[in-house]
Amino acid sequence: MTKIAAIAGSDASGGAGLAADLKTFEEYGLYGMAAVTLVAVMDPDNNWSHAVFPLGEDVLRAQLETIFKGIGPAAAKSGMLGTDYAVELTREYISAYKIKNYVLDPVMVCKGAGEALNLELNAALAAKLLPLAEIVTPNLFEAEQLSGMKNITAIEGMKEAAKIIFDKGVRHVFIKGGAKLPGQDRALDLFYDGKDFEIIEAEKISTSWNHGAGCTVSAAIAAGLARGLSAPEAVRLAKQFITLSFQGSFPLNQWVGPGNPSGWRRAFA
Ligand code: PXL
Repeated sequence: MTKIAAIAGSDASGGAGLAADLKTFEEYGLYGMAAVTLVAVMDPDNNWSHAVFPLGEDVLRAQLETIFKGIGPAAAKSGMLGTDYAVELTREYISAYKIKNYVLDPVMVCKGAGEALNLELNAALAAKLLPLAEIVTPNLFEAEQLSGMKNITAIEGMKEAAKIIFDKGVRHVFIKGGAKLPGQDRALDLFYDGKDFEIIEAEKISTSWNHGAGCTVSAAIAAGLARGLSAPEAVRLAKQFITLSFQGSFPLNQWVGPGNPSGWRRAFA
């Protein structure tokens, strides 16, 4: 059994973070493990506003010891880290255990969180983790933060950002334009390997129930790498995976709804 790890937050609503990661790993036929960085909760009495409760440094280190020293995953992804020590511990364990198949999802704020953007933490994340990552998976907002560019609204801007981010030491860049690029009738993402660009496109699925989409995509990419796919093969398959997941998305309540990572089971049943 091939093993894979997520270093991520727990979303109590179950749609994002390590819940999405573990469901996705399962769909790829992998044995998933998780080191929890923080717990994210949402307030039903206050418009579903988010709060995060970071776990202590000692608790996170103990989980990383369990996973990396005690077991040894073939691949790993990191999601919402939330604290400077979570960034540093991720750097320490990914480099000490030489995890080549490491996917960095540079989660900076979660949708609807209204959470203050922590510029210092994002700078540390970029400096310490980009040089270790096989693939980084920013959305448009995160690509702006990582590249220092403003207002990326078209493929040209995504290409420019991908080059800037690539020069920070990551081996491949995957920018998720998704359904967010204005004026496009397909969902477009951009993959860059330092030489060539590839636009990865799929049917645009109009749903507001897309909670956990970014987490699911980066988990699927890491899972593909763990299964032995190359970086471009892993992102292409992840795009199919998230599209099928969106086809089965559903509301949890008036505020939020996730995709369904088991979507591709039904597609091929
Ligand atoms: O979708 C980003 C995200 C990542 N990780 C956790 C989250 C969220 C958004 O809610 O809760 C734990």
